[in-house]
Amino acid sequence: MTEENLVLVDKQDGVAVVRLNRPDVLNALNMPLRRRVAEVFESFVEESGLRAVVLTGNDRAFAAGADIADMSKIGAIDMYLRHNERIWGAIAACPYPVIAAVNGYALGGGMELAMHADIIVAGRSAKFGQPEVKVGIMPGAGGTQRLTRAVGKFKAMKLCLTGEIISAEEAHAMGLVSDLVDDDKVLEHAMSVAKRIAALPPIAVQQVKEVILQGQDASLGAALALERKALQILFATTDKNEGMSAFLEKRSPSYIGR
Ligand code: CO8
Repeated sequence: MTEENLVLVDKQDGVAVVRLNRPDVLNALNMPLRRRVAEVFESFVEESGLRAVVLTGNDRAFAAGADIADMSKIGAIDMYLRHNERIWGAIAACPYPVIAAVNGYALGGGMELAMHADIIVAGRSAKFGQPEVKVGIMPGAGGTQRLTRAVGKFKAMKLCLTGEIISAEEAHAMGLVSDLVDDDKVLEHAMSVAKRIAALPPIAVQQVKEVILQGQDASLGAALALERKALQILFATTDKNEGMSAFLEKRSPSYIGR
């Protein structure tokens, strides 16, 4: 498989669908796949007309973790020099909402990748877990931190300390999964959420994402100030005038992203 084919990209109606494509190994995240995902996300930043991204895998796996074969022989310095934080920084920095559409396994680095998204849609048979401890390591791409912020200390501790694999239903109940749907409806549902977002005023959408992400690690006072400033800036947009006028005139708004 060429490096290009490791990730398949399809775009429709302002939504990019990014599909991880190493099906023989349950989308295990080797370095070429990680780099390719990052390149794809980097290419989105300057792309006009893009409004949302759906990140998905296949029926058996979103991604079953970092590629263990790729890691089994390397030492600490090689691991350091891989600088995964720089590679996946491109995903974390994606200005558009990212929706992970998860079927099958989302384990280890795969679950961490899903947690780079803003919304997680999962099929009822999906399985989540941070099993790194079982192979002598630990999460290293946000698993201890994004998970704790999402589900709280006691659920995160149990998942990371035991390495247990949980059902999509449990993940949904603990707040890790936004929407739980039938397996064959995962992509369709993720697309419908993405298209709904894509039809909204883009600057407002991007401000919501930025303020929620930046605000969660700030003090409440600083985060509320950030929220107020973002709201005030939106009052300078043409789309705010259009949205409110359309509401008052009982017609559909037409947004231009300005
Ligand atoms: N790495 C490499 N190959 C894998 C991985 C993986 N993580 N997961 C599955 N595969 C391969 C298998 O080796 C197998 O290949 P082959 O057919 O050549 O033998 C193929 O995928 C199919 O897998 P199985 O035959 O094992 O399928 P099963 O249905 O029996 O089992 C499981 C599915 C339960 C998902 C099982 O494959 C499994 O336990 N996989 C490993 C899960 C795991 O431990 N993941 C965590 C890895 S460590 C990690 O993610 C560290 C993150 C640190 C930060 C990195 C940033 C990205």
